[in-house]
Amino acid sequence: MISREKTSMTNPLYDTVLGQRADSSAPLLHLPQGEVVSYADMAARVARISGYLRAAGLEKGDRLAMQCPKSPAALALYLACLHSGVIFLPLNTAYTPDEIAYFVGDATPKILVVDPDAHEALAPIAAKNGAKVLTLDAQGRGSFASAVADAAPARTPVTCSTDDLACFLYTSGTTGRSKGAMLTQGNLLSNAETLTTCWRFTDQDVLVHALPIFHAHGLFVACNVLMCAGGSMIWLNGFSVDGVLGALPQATAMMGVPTFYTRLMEDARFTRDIAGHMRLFTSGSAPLLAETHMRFEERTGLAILERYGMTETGMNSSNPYDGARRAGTVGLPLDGVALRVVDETGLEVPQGEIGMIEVRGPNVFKGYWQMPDKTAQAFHPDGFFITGDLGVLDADGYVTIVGRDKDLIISGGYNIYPKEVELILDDQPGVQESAVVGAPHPDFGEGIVAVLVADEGSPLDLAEIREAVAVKLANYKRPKHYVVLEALPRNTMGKVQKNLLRDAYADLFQPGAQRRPPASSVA
Ligand code: MCA
Ligand code: AMP
Repeated sequence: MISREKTSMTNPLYDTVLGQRADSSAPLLHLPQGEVVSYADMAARVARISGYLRAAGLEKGDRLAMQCPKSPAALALYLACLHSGVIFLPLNTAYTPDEIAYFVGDATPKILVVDPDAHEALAPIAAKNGAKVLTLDAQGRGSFASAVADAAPARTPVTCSTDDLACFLYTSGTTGRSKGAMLTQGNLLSNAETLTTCWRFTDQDVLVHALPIFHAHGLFVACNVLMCAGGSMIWLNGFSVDGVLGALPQATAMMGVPTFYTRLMEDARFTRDIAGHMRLFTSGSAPLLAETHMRFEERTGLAILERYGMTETGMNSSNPYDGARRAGTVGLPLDGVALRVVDETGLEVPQGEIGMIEVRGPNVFKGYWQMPDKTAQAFHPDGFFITGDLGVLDADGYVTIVGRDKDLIISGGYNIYPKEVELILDDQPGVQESAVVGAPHPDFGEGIVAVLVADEGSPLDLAEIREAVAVKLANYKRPKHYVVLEALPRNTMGKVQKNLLRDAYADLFQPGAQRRPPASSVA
């Protein structure tokens, strides 16, 4: 990290991640075709985009939403938003137009940048909300690129404070309605600096970047940290075993979700010879099974460093760089992050007992966009954020996540709130009610199972239901398996007993498992 007084910076986050190296010829991105994008190249692109945004009338605090394939141009757009004080809203490329309509309606961006293939479907949504729509493809081409090419560069970043908003990331909720988590420059900056130090990133590091850049993991944890350190990234368009195996010999570090590691270990080419020189593999976004951690260590001689975070908080805890990386734990609270485990009354539970994990620190978001009630419910009066994760602290302060107090499925590192899927299933013809649960999945960690109850005398057309769901929901949220039951199991209070459903389908996705329906039919 180049150390400079933050007070002398006009735009602390932008200056830290890029501005301070705006003239540097050091590599930032190594692209698959061998091309290199230097820090100076990136700063020049950013200045041009920032010039365009200002000429288009975007001011500090306005929003820009992006649903584009991963590319250096998409990264430049994020950095240009920081540079111009515009709030950046990245959207998962798997979201359907239905889903995008909600985000655009809620965040009211002035500009929506989309994949050219999605232009036709998304243009009416943009128009309805008064947003200008522009296109950007994986090669950095499209109407956005053309508009920017004509713009005069803006070299000076817009003055921002650490309290100014930098990004919105949408996170679903138990009611099925997504909430825009408002992240400030200070939230992102504190996390980037803390992780750079804690994980010892320097300008000598070369990170294998195979994550998407529309979530906190790939954008803030990976990109911000590497740029904060002055290192470079081998920029893969997405995760593939071949892509990662090709990149590892030139790399020093990789960040991934557990699925990356289980897929790598399924390949015989992933050996100590190809991975043993790496100084760091980190895992997060979903639980890394202790067994995966141990198998990885046997295979490579290296212990994966597991950490724990959330969209609303960035990273909260990490196993140590030096010292024991304990399998099955998410390590120790990060510097500057206060983490406690409490009971229902808000009192800390004795060490070793299970309770709700709560966190407070400069990493914790400002609140949910235009949802003051939801924001108030998410915090204690003393400022601690209620994560919804259940955990336990051991005698050395290591945190283990043992469950969730929120009805959430995590599949391949993506979150799915069952309520959102159930609302759509309940709307389908012939469906009386539904329950959606996660079952252990060898590839994705959890796989989605939809349990349906049909209206009396109305046989369900599952093919039709699958099609309808595909129109409404991003691919990773779609059930991988459907079951039709006569009735959902309920307790005496009438509440659906999802635990019984989880037990019933626990081995559904296991290799060689007998698919055993507890009732009428399975598809
Ligand atoms: C793809 N599919 C999935 C998923 N991804 N199904 C369930 N869960 C998924 N995550 C489905 C597709 O719909 C498709 O189904 C089939 O799998 C193959 O799709 P494909 O696109 O080829 O999949 P892939 O490219 O192999 O993707 C799998 C992946 C990807 C590499 C694991 O999902 C991924 O990059 N995940 C990373 C998520 C991430 O970055 N999370 C960070 C969130 P069909 O064949 O039926 O059409 S940030 C966060 O959580 C916090 C802050 C934190 O702590 O980090
Ligand atoms: P998101 O809001 O999409 O960022 O997802 C955050 C949630 O992912 C957390 O509240 C946890 O439930 C889960 N999570 C993130 N990292 C880990 C981890 N290392 N182990 C277990 N769960 C994790």
